Amino acid sequence: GLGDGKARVERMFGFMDRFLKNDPISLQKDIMDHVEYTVARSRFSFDDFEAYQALAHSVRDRLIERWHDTQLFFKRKDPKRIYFLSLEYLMGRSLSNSVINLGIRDQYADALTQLGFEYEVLAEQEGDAALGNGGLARLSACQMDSMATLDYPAWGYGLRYQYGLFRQVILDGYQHEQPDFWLNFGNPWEIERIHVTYPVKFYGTVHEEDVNGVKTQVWVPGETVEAVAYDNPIPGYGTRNTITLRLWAAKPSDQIDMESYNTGDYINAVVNRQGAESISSVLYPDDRSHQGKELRLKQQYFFVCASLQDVIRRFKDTHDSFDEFPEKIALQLNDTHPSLATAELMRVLIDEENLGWDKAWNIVCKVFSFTTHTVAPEALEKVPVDLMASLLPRHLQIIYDINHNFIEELKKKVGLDYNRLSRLSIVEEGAVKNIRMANLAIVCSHTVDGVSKSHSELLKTRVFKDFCELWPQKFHYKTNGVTQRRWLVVSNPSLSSLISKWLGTEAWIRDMDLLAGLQEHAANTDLHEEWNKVRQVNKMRLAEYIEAMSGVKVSLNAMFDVHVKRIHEYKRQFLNLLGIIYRYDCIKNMDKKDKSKVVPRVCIIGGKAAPGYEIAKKIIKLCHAVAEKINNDPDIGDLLKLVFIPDYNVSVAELVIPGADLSQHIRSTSYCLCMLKAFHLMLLTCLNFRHIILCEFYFFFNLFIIRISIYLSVINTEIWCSTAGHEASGTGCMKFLMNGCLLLATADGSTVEIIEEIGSENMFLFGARVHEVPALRESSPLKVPLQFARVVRMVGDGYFGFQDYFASLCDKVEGGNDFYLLASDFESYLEAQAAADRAFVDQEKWTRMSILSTAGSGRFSSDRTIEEYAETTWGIEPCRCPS
Ligand code: 475
Repeated sequence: GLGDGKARVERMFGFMDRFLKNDPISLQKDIMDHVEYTVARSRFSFDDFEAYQALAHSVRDRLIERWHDTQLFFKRKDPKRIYFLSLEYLMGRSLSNSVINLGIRDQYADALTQLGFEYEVLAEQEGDAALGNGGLARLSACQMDSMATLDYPAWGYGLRYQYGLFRQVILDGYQHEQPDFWLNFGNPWEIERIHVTYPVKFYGTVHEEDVNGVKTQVWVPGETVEAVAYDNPIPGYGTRNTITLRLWAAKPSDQIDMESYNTGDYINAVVNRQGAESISSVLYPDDRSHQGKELRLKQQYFFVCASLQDVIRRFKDTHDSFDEFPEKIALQLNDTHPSLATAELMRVLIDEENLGWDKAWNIVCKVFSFTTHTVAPEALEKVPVDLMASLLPRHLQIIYDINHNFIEELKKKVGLDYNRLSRLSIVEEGAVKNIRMANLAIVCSHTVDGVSKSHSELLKTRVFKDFCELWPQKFHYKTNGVTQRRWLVVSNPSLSSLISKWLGTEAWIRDMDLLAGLQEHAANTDLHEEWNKVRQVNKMRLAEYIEAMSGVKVSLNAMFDVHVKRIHEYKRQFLNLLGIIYRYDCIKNMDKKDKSKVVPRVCIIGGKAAPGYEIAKKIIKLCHAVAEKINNDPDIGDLLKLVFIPDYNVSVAELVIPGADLSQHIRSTSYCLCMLKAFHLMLLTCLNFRHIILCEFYFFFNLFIIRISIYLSVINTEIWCSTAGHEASGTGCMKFLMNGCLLLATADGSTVEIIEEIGSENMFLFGARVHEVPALRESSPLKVPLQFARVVRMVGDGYFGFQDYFASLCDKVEGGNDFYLLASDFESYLEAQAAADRAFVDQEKWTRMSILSTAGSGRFSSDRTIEEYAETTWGIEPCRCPS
């Protein structure tokens, strides 16, 4: 009864001062308790991994205390909340990030030393949480850190994949994919909430019913799966606030299907139910293409449906009507992957809460905002209507209704311009009918954000041109950022201390703009000396790792030139390799005197290729083949080394980035112009032809022809506008910049803004500027430089072996097929590389550039990005839990 409860609460007050203490003795006791009672090892016999587990559990306890307080505080204050929906989070390791954000790293290090352990060694035991592919997923992780640090009442929602991104194993230079068994050794950073579960339904049919004289659509689903919550506390830095990343796992539903059990096949009935778990079993490893797979759509709906049930339940705890819903809730769509949330919220409000279409639509339009990370219109996500009809029949109806209303409104506004209407439509007509998920997200959101200034231009002129013309006030951008807690304080502690020393404060860890204070010391020789010492130690750490991974010994005097990111043709790792081959060829043909002038280089490449992406896999193999040749050539010695770092992930990045002198961000800034011209001619011909056909067969093939004409005009705009950059933003460059690594880059995405901050004189730029591309289009046909043809032929003629295997790779850049402009950029790329060599010889200049890079990186903190989102898109305010 109530009395019991009250009495219990009274008793709990007696425990008020039981908060965990952080002095070394208390920490040691906690760690040893966890060794014995959680890990269940004897205190006389446990290894480093078990010590890590105990350590992690003791940190977890401290996280939970703050997390409880924060959640209770949010509940009491009931501020407007932001719900961040993302199918991917690349969290990496949690231990170091947590102890630093909790402000107890040194205490733990001391406690462990006294126990006879080394903090760093234990931290190395942790595996990565790799529930994401690349840029988009790491951005979500950085933004969670910023939301916690800035005290925003935020929740992240996602999927708890049983297997994260595949492990990359290299055998004979070829990439092989292996499953990532990341949960096999337990995960101390999550809290399983067996009572926080929601049913998620799929398939079935919809029929119309008459309910009290109102025609109502009733969905009778065919399958129910249970979503179970796993909470990952995310601590802020310099605050007690600890927010929640709630990830859903799929479990068979408890609702017993008596029928299948009664047929006598008990074993099969159980086994079939277990299939439900496959929904959250594996992350799709493709970061660009969408294949319209049923399982992928199931994942999307599963996580969106469970998240919205959770959001609505929390809202209803303190509200009786939905009137206040938009004042209390902001829902952020991280790319199109969660965009079914729009239709799902409509469904819940109409079918379950009986709000009626208009009220529901009014709410939906006010709560959603959408960020797109894409530049290529052809990469936008589409879902075949047939698939949607079978998996989510009621949602398809709702999407059709949303589209119908939208198109009717549109007709009033723009008239019967069918080309335009068909481009804007959520439903794509064609041989296969598709739902355009981006169009759905845009129509239902009050704000659409790009991820950099130049990306936003691209959205306006190309990707979402029609929508921008229709709703110019909807489109904005927030330049991406990364968290300095992970990318400086955790990964580069010595540089962080140095920065704090010279700024005289640690406040930059919460306010990155303060880094600008380093500018005034950029010429100070004492700083130069300390700066270089720190950088040298980081290089040593990286060199040791390289030797352990690949057996290659590298010289610390060499320039460490790093190119790490997902392998993609547009990211042009192939251009880098051709440049390396060119360098090799030059050194090989030099006499002794000239060799002494060569700036020694260690070229480091790392990244995963999507399992089905053949060309990307060939680039990895080529890297190994070239490395084999160069690294074993006695003529070359330490002048040039090439290493491939396998299984690039967040924790490898933490090691590699601080040790880099130079980093490459050399994606192509424009499509191949020759091809553009050819296509245009072809299209003109087609379009003329279209008009003739139109006249002749109009009465017979009316519909058919209209469809074809729509197709052609769609292709037409896409090709004509495809002239500028491929990288929406790029965030890797920001991490290198903060760490004082110089950038060799093309001017697109976020590099455009980095130039604004640090000046082009402090980086090595090459290639066409985005705004120069239209002028370039008019210039004479592209020429292929002789050196380029030569190095490509070296690959094609089998100089590095595997002649047949590399043939298709060479085809990609030879004979007018050079889609990503490797040939036309080659000379300016080599010039930029030569400029880097010259600068490296001038140590004083190099160090100044390095300091100015860090000093100018303040703008690229995700704190700035998140503040912009909070103020202009989400309309939320900080809600700081008292300490
Ligand atoms: C951009 N991933 C970067 C970064 O905004 C940008 C797509 C489909 C399925 C799974 N993953 C994806 C991406 O699209 C992605 O990572 N995009 C990247 O987002 C953050 O900095 O330019 O390419």
